Amino acid sequence: MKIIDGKAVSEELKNSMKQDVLEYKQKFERVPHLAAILVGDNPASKAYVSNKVKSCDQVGFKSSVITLPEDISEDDLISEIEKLNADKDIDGFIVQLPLPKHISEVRVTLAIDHKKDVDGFHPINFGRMAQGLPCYLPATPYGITMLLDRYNIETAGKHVVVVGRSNIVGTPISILLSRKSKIGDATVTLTHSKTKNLHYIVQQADIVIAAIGIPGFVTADMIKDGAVVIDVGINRVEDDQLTSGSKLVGDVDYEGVSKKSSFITPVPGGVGPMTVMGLIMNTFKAAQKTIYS
Ligand code: L34
Repeated sequence: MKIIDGKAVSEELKNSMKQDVLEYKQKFERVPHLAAILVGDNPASKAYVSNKVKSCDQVGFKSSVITLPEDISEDDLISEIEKLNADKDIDGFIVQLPLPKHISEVRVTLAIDHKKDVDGFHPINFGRMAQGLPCYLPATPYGITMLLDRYNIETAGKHVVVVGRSNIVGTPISILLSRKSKIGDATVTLTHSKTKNLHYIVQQADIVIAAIGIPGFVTADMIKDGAVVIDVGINRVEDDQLTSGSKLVGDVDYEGVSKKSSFITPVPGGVGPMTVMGLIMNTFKAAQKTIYS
């Protein structure tokens, strides 16, 4: 069993990007600039945004965090988004999810200028992704494809089973991996909470992508010997043994599954850091106007 070290891969990619950012800076006399809107004080969201800021610092990007109160109205949040859409110094920005219940994620996503949508969540980017056109890929699926590429994991002709159908992971990764492309050409089955015989279907997988948000959902009995297992889940669970009182676990029972898999991503240190990397890559593309002029 080999561990897919997302932390190490993201550090390698950031190190090699530093030089490109220096060249960009000399050529354009500015640096790429990412902004993040953070609504409320969800501790997990704060931690993820702080990892994004740290990564910007590491590669030499400028970053700005706009912190807004939990009880901000939807209209006021949209005004903040419009300011960022109009700000010429900002290449790309994100609105960290989840949002408070009273705010519509759909309305917020639609308000973001798709040319600055470095999360790749706007339907224009999603639609372009589905048709194989140049676009910002959603950060987590993008990060997963970078990991498969880096570890030379063949996807062509393989049976990929995705567990979970969210707009930001399950659905887009299933589209990406079934497309005709280098990391693609797979036969994909997208499973979810209403899927019948889910255990049996996952047992057929050469590659399992677990993104259902339930701690330890994928167990060893569901895994074919030698399968590749990508664990997208980040769940904080209580653990009395630890001084912090909690720990991070994925959607995969790592202990059991790692005994059967050929490759597996750990949590933390697997997909999470690569999600941040996907965002960094998209921001650099935005600054270089690679996708949209
Ligand atoms: N708009 N909302 C928007 N874009 C995103 O791309 C996200 N996501 C998801 C939640 N909401 C979002 C993230 O940023 C998940 N996510 C994310 C980002 C970073 C990490 C995990 C999830 C991460 O850095 N994980 C570390 C551990 C972090 C910790 O200790 O809490 C890891 O090693 O997995």
